[in-house]
Amino acid sequence: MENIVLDKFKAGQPCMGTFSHLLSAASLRVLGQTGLDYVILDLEHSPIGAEHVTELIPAARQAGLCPLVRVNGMDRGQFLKMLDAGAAGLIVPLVETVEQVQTLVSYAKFAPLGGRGYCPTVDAGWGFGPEYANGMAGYMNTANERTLLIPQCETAGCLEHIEEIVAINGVDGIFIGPFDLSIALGIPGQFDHPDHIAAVERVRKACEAAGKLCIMFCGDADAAAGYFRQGFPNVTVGIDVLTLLSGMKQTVETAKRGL
Ligand code: 3PY
Ligand code: MG
Repeated sequence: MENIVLDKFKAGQPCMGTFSHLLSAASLRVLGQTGLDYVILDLEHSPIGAEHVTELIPAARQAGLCPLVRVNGMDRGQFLKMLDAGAAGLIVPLVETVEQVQTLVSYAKFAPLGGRGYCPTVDAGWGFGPEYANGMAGYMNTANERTLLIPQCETAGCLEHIEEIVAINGVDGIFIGPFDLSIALGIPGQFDHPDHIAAVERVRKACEAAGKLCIMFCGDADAAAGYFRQGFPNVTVGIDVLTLLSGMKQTVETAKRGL
């Protein structure tokens, strides 16, 4: 189970990805040429649906991008579908409590860690992939180790309990959603506000102390460079649709200087 997000984290190497909203295998092939490590197929905030993800995951892999999926809720059925389709990890928005995260572990991880339901699927060659070298139990262990469960920290509840949440066995890391987190803090969009800076650093440190991955989201390259400097091992920068928009907008504005 290839997972460069996990491998780079374990090797202490920085890792970078972006969100995809474009619902397009062609755009994933383009992103594969940019040096990004992974793409997050976003079921929460884009027209991408579960039925599209089954086609977009192999397209991402072919493009050399590790496919993570942001699910759009805490629904067991959707968790299984995304993992069975070969998602390298699930990012889960709007979690609030320790109990919720324990339930997420029960959906996303096989026994003895959790209670993920089993079926031979494309994620390991329908039972014929190398993950089955040591039988079904071997596959289940491999899937538990190499398929990431990453709750988002973007609510007051999650922030309050972040040290406990990140320490849960079966949680592989935390993804910080700065937009919703800033809303939860009562300072929407004020990423330079001391309360936001303190919250983000608290999550980063909690992850570091637990030996877990911490992914920071931001909108542009300068912010991404800043978060790498701050010590984040992994940064998700931008959304493909916005990168297309800003790139072409800048091109049009520059070209118009000749008119
Ligand atoms: C947020 O900033 O709230 C996110 O969820 C990032 O997509
Ligand atoms: Mg959010």
